[in-house]
Amino acid sequence: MNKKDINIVYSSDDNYSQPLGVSMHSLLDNFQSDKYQLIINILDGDIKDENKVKLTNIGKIYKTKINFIKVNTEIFADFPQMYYYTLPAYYRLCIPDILKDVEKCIYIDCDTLVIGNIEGLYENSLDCYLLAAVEDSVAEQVLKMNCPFFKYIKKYFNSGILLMNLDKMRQEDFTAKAIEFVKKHSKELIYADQDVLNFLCIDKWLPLEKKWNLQVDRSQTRVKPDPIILHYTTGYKPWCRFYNNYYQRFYKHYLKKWPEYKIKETTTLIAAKQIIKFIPYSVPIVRFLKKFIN
Ligand SMILES: [Mn+2]
Repeated sequence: MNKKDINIVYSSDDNYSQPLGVSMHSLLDNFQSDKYQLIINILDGDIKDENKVKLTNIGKIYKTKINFIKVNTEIFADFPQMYYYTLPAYYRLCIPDILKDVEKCIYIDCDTLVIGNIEGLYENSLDCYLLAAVEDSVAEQVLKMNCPFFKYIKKYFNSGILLMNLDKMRQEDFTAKAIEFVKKHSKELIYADQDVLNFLCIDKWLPLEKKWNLQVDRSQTRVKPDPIILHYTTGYKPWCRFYNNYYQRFYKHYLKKWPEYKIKETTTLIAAKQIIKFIPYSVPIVRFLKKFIN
């Protein structure tokens, strides 16, 4: 029997090649299916050739096709970047236009680890929904922030893992609307692409079980039921020195598979800055204070 394709999409610049490779490795290592095969599409924001070779080699181990798709980065040049969000975060807004012949795909952030079979996520039926996602773990605090269009949003999802109904998104001209929205509201966005997606998908997204996107922070102990996708949100990442929590052991296992993997050194000042980011409201507060400093 011919296996059906599940299209996976990652988005990365060269700096994020290592976490991308680690996540990809975990995804492929834990995937098995009689019905499906994976195709990995990487939205490529100038990943260097040496890292492309490393990524392609991971695909070879698991006999999985890896496509690098060059992104027209000029579209995003003026898009706002805040904290740990970089421009590739916005590339996901263009997936419906990039994967023109694909009806449905799974988008995965690079700061993740897939420790179970992703098949079950793909099998969710999207019907009339634009996408499926997991409600953000700090949704309530986020929606209280001072952002003019948050008042229209009742439920706020995390955009790190998305099951996307690309057919439906194309019908609604989603990409063009999203890019226009960023340009118009660039000064108001707090969580980059995530705010845009939440606004454009009001009442049009399907909430998924938490196991498909467990937002892991440093204090976390084991969560039941066991998660399938771990998402290391906030600025303090598991490839930083001194990072530690229950789920770090899973990360280390796959990190070691990346040739010449690097641990990011952390100075006390950087560590302190990262801790500040855990405090709710820190983003608008810091932004507010900056106005007076500049
Ligand atoms: Mn993320």
